[in-house]
Amino acid sequence: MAAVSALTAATVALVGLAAPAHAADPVLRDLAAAKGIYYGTAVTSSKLSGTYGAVTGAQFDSITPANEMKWGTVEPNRGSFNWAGADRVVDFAEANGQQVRGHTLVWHSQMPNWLANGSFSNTELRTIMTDHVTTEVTRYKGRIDHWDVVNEPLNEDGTMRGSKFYNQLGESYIADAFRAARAADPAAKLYINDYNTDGTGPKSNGMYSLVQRLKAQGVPIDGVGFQGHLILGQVPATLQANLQRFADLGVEVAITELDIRMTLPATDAKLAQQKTEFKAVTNACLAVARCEGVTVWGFTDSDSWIPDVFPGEGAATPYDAGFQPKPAYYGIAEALGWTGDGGGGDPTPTTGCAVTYAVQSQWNTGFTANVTVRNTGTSPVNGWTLRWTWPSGQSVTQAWNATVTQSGAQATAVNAAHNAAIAPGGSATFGFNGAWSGGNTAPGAFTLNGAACAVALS
Ligand code: G2I
Repeated sequence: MAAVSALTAATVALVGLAAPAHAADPVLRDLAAAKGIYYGTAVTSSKLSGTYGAVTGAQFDSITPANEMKWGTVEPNRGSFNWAGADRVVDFAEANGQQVRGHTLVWHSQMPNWLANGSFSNTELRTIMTDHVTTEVTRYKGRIDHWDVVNEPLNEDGTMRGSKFYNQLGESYIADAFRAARAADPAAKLYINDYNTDGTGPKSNGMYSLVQRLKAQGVPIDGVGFQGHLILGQVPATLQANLQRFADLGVEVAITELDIRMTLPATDAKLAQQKTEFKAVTNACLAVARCEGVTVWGFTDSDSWIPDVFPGEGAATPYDAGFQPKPAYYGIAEALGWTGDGGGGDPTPTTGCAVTYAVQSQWNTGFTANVTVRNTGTSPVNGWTLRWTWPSGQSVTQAWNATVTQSGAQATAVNAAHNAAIAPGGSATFGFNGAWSGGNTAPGAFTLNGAACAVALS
């Protein structure tokens, strides 16, 4: 075990060294603040150190504990509390000048077993619920900016979900939860939060009516959270109009759990589309005056719920699993007004490339190689030609995912139709079979559209 731990530590340290390579990258929290919104991320408290912690602190001005404030976590046994993870998140936020979205007080899921499986009279259940709200909100009084007081109260058709609370207490459980939260921390903004309410439709109509009813009863509700668990290619066209109609009811709105999942593998085309869609969602919030901010549900693909719940899908967040920004990150930055210059005033996008050349197999006269071209600049590559010179008389005999020709010692690879576009941060890969005799030394230099690339051999 000790050896495994040491290895893990070494890996983490290496990742930590790699991250500052993007020194000129935009800072989302600063861009968002200049536009009058916050940009947040859900976090896992146990990961808030190293590169994960550094990116969380540097890029976001709001954090949401993904699990640490849920009832099942904070009160696993009746009357015995575990605040360790929640405390860690709130402390981290304060150390980094961030707001906290408290998530979540009353929810049908992730309840402790004693509550989910216990039988209580209606009066008892109501008291258990309001006591829970009071205890948790009081503990963090003055330190939580927004609370998701009630989470996911609706069915897909817009009717009330038959949760333990609804089934026993009726709709009034919602009013009681909000009143208890307001009494415990009058300064916190109190939200109701749900998924699949992002565009107009039966479920968001149900939320709209519910909020109207709550407002009519004088229930202290400040905002509506739209989770934004979206699927690539299916961002609702009505998102902005939907946010606006809720704002017009007299509540704040926020995108609270944004991710945009895709069928794996992620290709450059999908990542480019995802960039457009993260940008569009951010723009929708910016276009609605009462939209307070956007929270992504995990900022890195290494900390996302999607692969566990949707096998074969993923890549749903703005950073890859190695903490490198994906095109989606630049899409968010662009929506927030970034012009590709890191805020320095020079609007010229940067260009750059890195090539990885790897011989996959080699036999007496031939070999197979894979080449990956990464766009390390800030502007998209639309069509590419990669050139290199063979050091020891090799030649290309057959290629895939690119057309490769050779003249003398110089090889020229031109993109295929499907990998012509390489978004910033994205890459294209092609392969070929080659012939060699005498030696098979790897090429030491490549140019992409005439500009020299960094080279990594593997
Ligand atoms: O399901 C996605 C989100 C939908 N809206 C409400 C959010 O609270 C919810 O978040 C997810 C977390 O991101 C997951 O991390 O809620 C899940 C539970 O419904 C969380 O998953 C749970 C796993 O189911 C547990 O097995 C695991 O022990 O995470 C726990 C902690 O890692």
